[in-house]
Amino acid sequence: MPREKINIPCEIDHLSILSEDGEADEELVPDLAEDELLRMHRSMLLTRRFDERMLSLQRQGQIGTFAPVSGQEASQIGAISALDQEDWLVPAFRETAAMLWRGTPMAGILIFNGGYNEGGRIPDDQNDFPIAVPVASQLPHAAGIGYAMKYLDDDRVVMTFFGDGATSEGDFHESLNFAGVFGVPVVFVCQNNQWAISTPRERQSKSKTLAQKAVAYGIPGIQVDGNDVFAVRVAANEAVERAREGDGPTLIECVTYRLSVHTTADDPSKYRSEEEVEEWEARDPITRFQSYLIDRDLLTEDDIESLESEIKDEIDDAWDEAKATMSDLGDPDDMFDHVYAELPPYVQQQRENREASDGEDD
Ligand SMILES: Cc1ncc(C[n+]2csc(CCOP(=O)(O)OP(=O)(O)O)c2C)c(N)n1
Ligand SMILES: [Mg+2]
Repeated sequence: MPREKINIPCEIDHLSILSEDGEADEELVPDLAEDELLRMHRSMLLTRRFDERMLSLQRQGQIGTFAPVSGQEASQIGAISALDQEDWLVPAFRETAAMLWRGTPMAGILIFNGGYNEGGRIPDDQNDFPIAVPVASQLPHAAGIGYAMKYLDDDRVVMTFFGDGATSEGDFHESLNFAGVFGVPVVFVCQNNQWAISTPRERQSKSKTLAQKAVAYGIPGIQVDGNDVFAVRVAANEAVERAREGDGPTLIECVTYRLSVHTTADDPSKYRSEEEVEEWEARDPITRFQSYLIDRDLLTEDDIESLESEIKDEIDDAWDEAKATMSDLGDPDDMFDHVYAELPPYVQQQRENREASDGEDD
């Protein structure tokens, strides 16, 4: 028997449209109406300011641990803006930009991060899944919803988000395999933000790109500049269209960077350099998009100033609403009530500590 080469199509596109100083390759810029461009910009800015406020609220002890999104706004807004409102969002735990785009109220996010599950309620007109903290556990859910859409002959598309670290989980491989075999309408958006807590991208996989993992599952994969909202949007448009036409799933790798802490319980100075962060700050997805809009007279410095103050008011209102709701909600000590008939000693201890701390953070 001869030894032959099997010709496996293995080229992966890398797409980049907007340069670091906001110059665009006009031939590749997606055809978007002015109000859509401004909505995308506003959402990115709102997300950044909301992230900063949540970080400061957490540092003051007003809300609990959360995972900041700063730096990844273009990856999320570029992708999610390609969906219709009826489509499905299946997030991980860092998808604040995508959630706000879909209509999730800021007050809800604050209440949820303040420790009240009630804040996590998905508004009725959103086909969104709740936050998934176990890494990659949301991917089989996305594949399953995709299968249901196909089975029901429903043309809605599913978009799911995850990180570079998630690509090392079995759930990622099982989901891509299933999605490929059954040709389900799922867009897999990998936000390669270079770090999985303290594990750098190069320790995550020997593969040159994460997008190429699509090749093994026989589905299209593309790598894009994830700090370039246009590149992400173009790749997402293509993937959504493919899914809606019945041509199955796509894997998109957005090359981006987590500018802030992994979560508020993390200290990144222990594992990465200030120079690295500064390099990525220079590629900030918001300033880049903003320069493009200013150059085309779609936005002025004055507009940005009023936008900043409008956003500040919106966040202030959301926090006032969240505080009022949280003070009306049940006693936080209720969390000890419904799991054990008799509390094990270590949980009893936590209950006592919690009661003793009452009033400390007012
Ligand atoms: C199954 C599982 N293992 C470990 C963890 C702890 N953990 C939380 S986030 C994280 C890293 C995830 O990295 P990545 O997928 O790159 O997403 P990112 O945090 O960078 O957005 C780990 C290991 C977890 N939540 N779930
Ligand atoms: Mg990561």
